[in-house]
Amino acid sequence: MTTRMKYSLKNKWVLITGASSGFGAAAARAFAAEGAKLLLGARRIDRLEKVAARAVKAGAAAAHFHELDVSSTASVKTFMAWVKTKIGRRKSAAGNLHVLVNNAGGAHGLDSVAAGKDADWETTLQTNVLGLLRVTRAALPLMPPDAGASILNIGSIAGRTAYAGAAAYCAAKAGELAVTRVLRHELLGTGIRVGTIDPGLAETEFSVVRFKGDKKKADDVYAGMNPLTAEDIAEIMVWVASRPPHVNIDEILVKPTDQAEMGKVFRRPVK
Ligand code: NDP
Ligand code: 8X3
Repeated sequence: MTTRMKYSLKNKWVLITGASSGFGAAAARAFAAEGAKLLLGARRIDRLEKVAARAVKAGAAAAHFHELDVSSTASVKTFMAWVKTKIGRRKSAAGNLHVLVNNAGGAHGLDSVAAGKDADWETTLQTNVLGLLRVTRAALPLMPPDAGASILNIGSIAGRTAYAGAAAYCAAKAGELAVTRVLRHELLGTGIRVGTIDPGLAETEFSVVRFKGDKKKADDVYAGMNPLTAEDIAEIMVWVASRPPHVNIDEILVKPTDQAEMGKVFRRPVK
């Protein structure tokens, strides 16, 4: 029988990749406020340390962090071995990892295909697609069946449309969407939920990374409009993961009110 009880995140282990900034750091705070236990990964350990400390203040039952480079299989293996030491094992042999947030990623460069750079393409596809696959493969054996566990993948409006200069990023996020849909099939009957949250323009470090540290170019992306914030997306993550276990939120497309489509953005005059 279906019971309509909200899924409590209190004392549940939540693993967040890319937790050192933007959506990932905000997700750490939002899951912390639900009393969850956090496992945070990214490459910048100094940032993770601060995010973990803030999460404890926000109410996390625990907040641990470890270096993680999702573009390296060896790094993912080391990270997951560390995760196992934290979460312990259930009698059923499955682990106690209740929420996996595959958030690590981003775009690199805004060159046309004709001017594209191998390094940008490779990093974009390595992190957003292969990283998600690697982390999910390693995490699945640690997730309990029929207990309301969730995998939340962070996609993008870019995976559903096209814009000039974003070939690798659009391909990567279209890949993320495809992987999410495949997982939905593969996990059918396990009780493990999976879905994608696909934001439009959100002001984080995303554009600073895309433009390789050029803050002016990054700021121009959001000039005169009200972009989404990292907190908006974190709030959605918590809402998705806390639905009753029989509810799977498959796909969410969320845009700023000022953005009707990719490249169709309402901007007020900037003084
Ligand atoms: P940020 O640049 O603020 O955060 C990106 C995070 O990903 C950082 O914590 C970074 O950590 C981590 N990361 C990047 N590469 C790796 C790697 N190889 N291994 C581990 N962690 C990595 O941007 P956002 O918060 O905006 O981005 C989060 C996700 O949201 C990304 O997947 C992005 O594509 C997506 N997105 C963003 C949108 C936006 O407009 N901001 C809109 C739609 C989707 P570190 O550098 O320390 O490793
Ligand atoms: C990030 C949003 O519009 O820069 O995924 O592609 S956008």
